[in-house]
Amino acid sequence: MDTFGYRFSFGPWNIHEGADPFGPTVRPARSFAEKLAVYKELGFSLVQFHDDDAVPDLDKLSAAQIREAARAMRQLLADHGLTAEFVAPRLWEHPMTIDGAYTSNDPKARAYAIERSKKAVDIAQEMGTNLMVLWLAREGTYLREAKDAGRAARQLLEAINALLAYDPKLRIAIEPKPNEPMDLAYLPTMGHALALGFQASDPSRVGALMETAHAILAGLDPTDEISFALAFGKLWGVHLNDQNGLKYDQDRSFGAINLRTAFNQVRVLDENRFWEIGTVGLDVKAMRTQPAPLATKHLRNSLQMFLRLVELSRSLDRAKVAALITARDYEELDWLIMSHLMK
Ligand code: XLS
Ligand code: MG
Repeated sequence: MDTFGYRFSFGPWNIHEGADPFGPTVRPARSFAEKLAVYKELGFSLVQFHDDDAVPDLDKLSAAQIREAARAMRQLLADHGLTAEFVAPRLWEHPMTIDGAYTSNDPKARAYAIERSKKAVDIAQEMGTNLMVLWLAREGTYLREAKDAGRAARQLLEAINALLAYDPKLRIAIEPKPNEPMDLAYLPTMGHALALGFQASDPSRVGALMETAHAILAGLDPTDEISFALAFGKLWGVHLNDQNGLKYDQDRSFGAINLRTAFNQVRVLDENRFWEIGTVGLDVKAMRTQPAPLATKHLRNSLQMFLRLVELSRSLDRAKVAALITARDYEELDWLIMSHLMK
């Protein structure tokens, strides 16, 4: 399979049991080893990790035990011909993070969040990646009066600076999302993520990761969010998926809802030679209705969709596009793009 130099990743949570807030699991759990077996088969070579995907129950382990377990995981990956793309601290499940992590009103909870993140850095080091993704699930509010958004912004900056100081090689990619689980999150868009990063003690080590569904949930165009970050050399990862409007976070297969938006994301990534910059991450989930043995097709579909759209982007008649732009004939350009997508 020609991947045009692109490398692909997904996280173990992308093969899941189908539970949702209103119903239990509908598919048996696959062991981590079973999941690893699927990667190569489907054309993926990198694994996205939460800290406890790599080292389960890390809160109960010593620093040395954590490092040892992370080294074992790295070996397991190597045995499957895989590497880790990034490690993300999971700061949203522990009782200490009920009211936020870095921005909790409780100083003990904030200290826990920083300590936990440092453990995630240790894990990343042992797994051979210097990339940390920060999806700040519980940094935000359900109630405006309960927190101070200005103070929260400074606390987020302090947390990022603490991690940059902890490991001089660490690179942090902030993954903005406007809501869910919070009503209103503190870093809802690419603009917020980059503004914070530019204030950091070493701005060159803070970038961003764009997830399609998150941009759509913010009412923004994913392609423009990608382009904004690329313009400043700050797009260090993507989580391509799809989302049917302003609803719960759907993590639908890439391109399954809005083909044109998917095309434009791929077009802009490809025009900017993203294969030389980062990994094409897919953050997609199989529908709850999908029978267990068939619950990896969303990954296959998303990867194939990406490659098909690279072909379509490259075969677009650029001279014609340029001429139509010059003539300001955007109706004809509209038709050219739609015809191209219907080929
Ligand atoms: C959730 C996020 C999550 C991150 C990694 O909405 O997309 O899966 O990508 O923590
Ligand atoms: Mg994501």
